[in-house]
Amino acid sequence: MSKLKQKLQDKIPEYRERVGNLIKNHGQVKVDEVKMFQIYGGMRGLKSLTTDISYLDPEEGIRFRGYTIPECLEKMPKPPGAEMPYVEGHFYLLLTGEIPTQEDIQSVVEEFSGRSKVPEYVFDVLRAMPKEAHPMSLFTAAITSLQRESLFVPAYNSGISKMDYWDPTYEDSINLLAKLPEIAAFIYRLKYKNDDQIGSDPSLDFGANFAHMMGIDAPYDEISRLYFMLHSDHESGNVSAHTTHLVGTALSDAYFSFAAGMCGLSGPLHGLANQEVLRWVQGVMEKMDHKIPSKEEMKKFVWDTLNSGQVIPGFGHAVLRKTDPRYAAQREFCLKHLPDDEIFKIVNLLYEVVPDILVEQGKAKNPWPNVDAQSGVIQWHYGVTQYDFYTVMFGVGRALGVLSNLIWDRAVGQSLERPKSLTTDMLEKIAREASK
Ligand code: HAX
Repeated sequence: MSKLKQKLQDKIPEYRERVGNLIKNHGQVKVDEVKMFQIYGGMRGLKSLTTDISYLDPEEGIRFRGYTIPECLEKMPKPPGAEMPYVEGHFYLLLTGEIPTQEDIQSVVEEFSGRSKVPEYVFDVLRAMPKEAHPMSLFTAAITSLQRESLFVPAYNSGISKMDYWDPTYEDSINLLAKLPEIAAFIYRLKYKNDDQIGSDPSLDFGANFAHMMGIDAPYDEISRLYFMLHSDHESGNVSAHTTHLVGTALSDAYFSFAAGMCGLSGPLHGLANQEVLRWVQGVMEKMDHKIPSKEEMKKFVWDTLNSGQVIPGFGHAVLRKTDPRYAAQREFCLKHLPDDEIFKIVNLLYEVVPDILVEQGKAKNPWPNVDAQSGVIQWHYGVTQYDFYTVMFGVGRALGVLSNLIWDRAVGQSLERPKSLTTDMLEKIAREASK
């Protein structure tokens, strides 16, 4: 058994006891109550999920297993000479809750590289897809085609005990995760580089191997590590995480569950917002004939978008009420490495003008930028100008968090998710009685 799996196995009994105690001895304790606006308003703020992988405080932003982004960047071991930590180490942290040693990381790097070979039939499926298919359509197709590799399915069919479900889910999750960088890079080069593929180099870490297969030189390896880590998790209520969890509770295997989550990530209000930001910025640049707009000109572009009934992509959030620390971490990278980049200047200008305008418009509860406002700038700067690919990279990162969550769901025996619906008549009756 690998060191990582052993560590997980050692931790499971204590968690099961804690969860068992909550259900058995405190099962009737009220945690929250549902209000009418939440039923119609996307269950915003309703405390009805649990995860230990990460926690999103509205004012502070994300903590991964209790650590802020700056703490993760500082504390986590890095490849020799690198600025950004290992992706494999971040996965270790998400899964176990502990900061890994170099030795711990090395064994995860080896575990991943030993499982990274993508079967040829996945490439055949991708090559058979229509040329104009969106990269996220290719990404989800690759994941579902891999589903035949699931070890959970035969284990379940052979009557494995519920207590052991986490084990083949762990195997499926690592097998899938290890292949995602190659699948993503393959999609990129298939769609935008005439299918001129660059083979995987299993001696490289997750981030560096992705950069190598994309065909982009340093510091793109650093960017890849940062990007995958920042996008890994945002507690379990966001669409991609919640969908992966929800589908997983039906005991769909990790491939089906994650593919479902990726379909959710493909929405413009969620992961697709990163491509929308670049599309919007490109529209501005075309209208300005590639001249950086003045503050007044930019304000007009923003108002025009709002007045036409569209949202400003990359701004606002369902939970956060301040600037997203994932935005801030990427902005810091830009200030250090690409301060004079044309698109960075435009995105900075947006940071200066959009919040005030959203406040003046008076609709958005959070006028501040989110992760997606900044991520495309860095990609564009290093040559990934095909912005409809950005969500695929988001998806590779998101896998680290949602698959960790799925393994823990199985370990603690999370139940089938099945909330109760009411009809409009019933809600109107409840409203009438409440106003008596
Ligand atoms: N531009 C214009 N209007 C906005 C807005 C924005 N950036 N953000 C919110 N609003 C509007 C909403 O559309 C809503 O309008 P209606 O009352 O007319 O429906 C109103 O303000 C209240 O919305 P809210 O409560 O502040 O925000 P929600 O929780 O409903 O939605 C969203 C959160 C992220 C979907 C929203 O802020 C948005 O659409 N932002 C732009 C898209 C985006 O950047 N998405 C990525 C978010 C981060 C993420 O998940 N990444 O994957």
